Amino acid sequence: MKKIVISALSLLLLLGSCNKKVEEPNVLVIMCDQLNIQALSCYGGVVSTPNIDKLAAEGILFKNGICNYPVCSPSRGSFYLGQYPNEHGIIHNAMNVDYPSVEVPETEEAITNADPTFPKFLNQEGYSTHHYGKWHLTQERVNYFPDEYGEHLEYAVEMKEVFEKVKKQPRETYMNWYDWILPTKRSDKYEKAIELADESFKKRKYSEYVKNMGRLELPIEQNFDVRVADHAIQTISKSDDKPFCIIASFNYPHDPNVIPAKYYDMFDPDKIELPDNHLIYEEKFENDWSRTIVNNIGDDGVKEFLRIYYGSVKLVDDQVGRIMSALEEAGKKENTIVIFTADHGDMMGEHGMVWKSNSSFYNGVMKVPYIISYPKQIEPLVTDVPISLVDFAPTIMSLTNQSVPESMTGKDYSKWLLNPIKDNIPQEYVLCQRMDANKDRIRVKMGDDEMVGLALMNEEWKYVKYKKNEQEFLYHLSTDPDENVNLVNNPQYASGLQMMRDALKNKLEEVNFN
Ligand SMILES: [Ca+2]
Repeated sequence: MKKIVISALSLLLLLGSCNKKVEEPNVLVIMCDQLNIQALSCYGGVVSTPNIDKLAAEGILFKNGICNYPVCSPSRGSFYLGQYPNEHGIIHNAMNVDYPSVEVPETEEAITNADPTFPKFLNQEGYSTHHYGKWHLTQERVNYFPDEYGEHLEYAVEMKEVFEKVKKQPRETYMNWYDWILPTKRSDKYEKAIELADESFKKRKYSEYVKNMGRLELPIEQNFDVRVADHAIQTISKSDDKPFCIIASFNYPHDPNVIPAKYYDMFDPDKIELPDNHLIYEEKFENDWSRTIVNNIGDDGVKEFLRIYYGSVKLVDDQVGRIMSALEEAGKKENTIVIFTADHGDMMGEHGMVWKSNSSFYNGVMKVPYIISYPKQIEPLVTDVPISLVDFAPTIMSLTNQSVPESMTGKDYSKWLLNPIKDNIPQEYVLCQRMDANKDRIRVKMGDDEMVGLALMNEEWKYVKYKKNEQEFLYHLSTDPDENVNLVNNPQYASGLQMMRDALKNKLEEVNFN
């Protein structure tokens, strides 16, 4: 009897080793751009997002997930490399290749084939790796994404004829968003809101993207995010036994704030309520672009912005539903690790701001949706445990049965994901940075000299420090989740402040901050 058992076991082991690749989990990254968690119903937000909610109900939803830098390229660099912005040095937005209409220094450094990203490691391990949508990290196009689909590259080429035709129409009938020429209809109420804006505001470089918000007069099939989902679905549908890593990277709800009629008509701006703290401002951010926009477009303008924002979240939710259906139909849902997240958040009227264009570390810009689903191995859970985007790369290395490369300083959450007990929590605090970009956009290791601002957070506290200690903020998130009261000068909270200052010092050592 014993002998038979051993033989059966040997056979299983043998089969296991032959089919190793078949058993490796697939990886599906669904990335949004500039998504405030307060928009999503699974985070208690205002937009009903049944598809994202379903993913959350089947996986782990992190209520305290943050980005490590509330700007596109630095944040994405951390996500793919598992390094903090001060380590990888991409602290400007990479525009040279991804945005051909923008002039930037030729020296601009971003991701190259040499960079140790997690998709590169997965590719080396035999994964079929694909990137569709916004990458925003291109110095050279990497060879492990053989069928890359980029927003201002492949999509712009597909849309060339459409855009050229639209460009012949009167100037006020379209938005020119980095050479995407988008036919747009503004609402009467929004036209009036814009008329009231300062003339100096109307002339500013980026006001084009504010002035021309509205209904996008293009069929849904011509929408960039829909095409990103199309590519992901096709690749899932034709995938074989080889494990895949597919990144579907949407542009919404990032500007251009224009959406197809179906989504534009879903929300009535007159019924949209501004957040409770939309009139609570900090002096420090008063001249930031996010505040300037609100000061110029007024409440009616902000409500139109939110109507478009909510509609774009609905469009994203529909694409998530399409992609997840394809995964299910392919019979691969059980064995696929899915992460739904965003590169950073956005302001939806909190503290009198819209867009991420400000120097704050408010939850609106710093928090991101962070949902990980892996039905075969991970039990559903909603958690307060903090996590940040830099932690995903080491975690995915472990979950795909590889060792974590030394280059990755993010924390490996795999042990906790598989067994979410207190002893397995990898860190108490998460860190977000803002650093000073050098004009040539060369990647260098950074520290105090380049620091603009730092924010350290756990489920109870957030501590923010700006350069040369010029200003500090302390929020007790447990009692003030909307960050309305800065406690830094309140003697009752002196011990909390000292605790957070000390914790920040420790964290900076951990992340190789010079
Ligand atoms: Ca972004």
